[in-house]
Amino acid sequence: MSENTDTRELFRRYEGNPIITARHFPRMVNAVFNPGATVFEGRTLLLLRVEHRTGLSSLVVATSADGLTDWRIERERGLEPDPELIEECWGIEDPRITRIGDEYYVVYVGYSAYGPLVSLAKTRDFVNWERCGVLQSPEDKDAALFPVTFDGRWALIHRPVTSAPGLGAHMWLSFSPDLHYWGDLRVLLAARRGGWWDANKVGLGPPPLLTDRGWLVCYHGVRVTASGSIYRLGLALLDRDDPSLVLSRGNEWVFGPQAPYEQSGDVPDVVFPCGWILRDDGDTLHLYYGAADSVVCVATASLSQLLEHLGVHPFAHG
Ligand code: BMA
Repeated sequence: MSENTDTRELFRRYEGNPIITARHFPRMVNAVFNPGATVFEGRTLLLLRVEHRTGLSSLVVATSADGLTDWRIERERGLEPDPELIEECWGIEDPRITRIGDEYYVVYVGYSAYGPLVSLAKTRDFVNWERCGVLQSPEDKDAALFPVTFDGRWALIHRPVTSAPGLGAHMWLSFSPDLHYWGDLRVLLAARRGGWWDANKVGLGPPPLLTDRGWLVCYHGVRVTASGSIYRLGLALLDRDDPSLVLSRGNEWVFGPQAPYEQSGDVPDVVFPCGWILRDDGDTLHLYYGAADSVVCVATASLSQLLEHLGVHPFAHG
């Protein structure tokens, strides 16, 4: 097992956290968390999961000029669950945004009457949406598209759950010629076992980010303890041309719940990112995450430091 040579945290919390809370909304909502992120018309755009006081969630847009301050809730932009669709009758959650050309492809969890599933909708302006249907049947979550094709096929990372006890929940990769028919499934990153921080359950964080070393992946690992689950984040690197090849996977988590707003809330001890943005300097990375299923926060990292960290962790099965 490689030793971690880092002496400082790779992700630094913004001192203004939490950046968006339920108090930003004129009408009462329960919680705001797990935002997707992108740049739209020169502003940072977050697609927030807003949990209403019904318990069901919808997606609402907030924007900011600098990605840190002065968030503006844009009520006219966003996506509501379609009450006619049984695929999302209990709300829509955890959006992950991939920009492809002029369009934003949003992969989200539809909470269907048959369990959580993976759906896709696309938009150019976050006002008008085209629903593209269900990509993966229940139970499946934590999914995002790559922004490019591989040998003519789109690729999706997702996280199906088996009902067989004790076999864990792992990250899978599927391919499609048309974003409609999905197949050629394989396990991408398996949850480790035993005492590991990412034993038994892992899932994708933000969409994969292309770097000069390959696709950077941030994922959550769930540690079950006597007093509940702890959601922490780890990193992996996939081959640029064949994303089914895992080049590197960190052994240690790189970010976990430590601040009071991460340790207490509706679901304590959760950091759960669905979006990140690489800033114009090519190195500053803003990671947008839900804390304790209650509020929205941001942390900053240096991309070169993350890649350096992964360089000392060649991939090994846990
Ligand atoms: C996951 C998802 C997330 C949530 C997390 C912690 O399964 O449902 O939306 O943030 O659990 O509760």
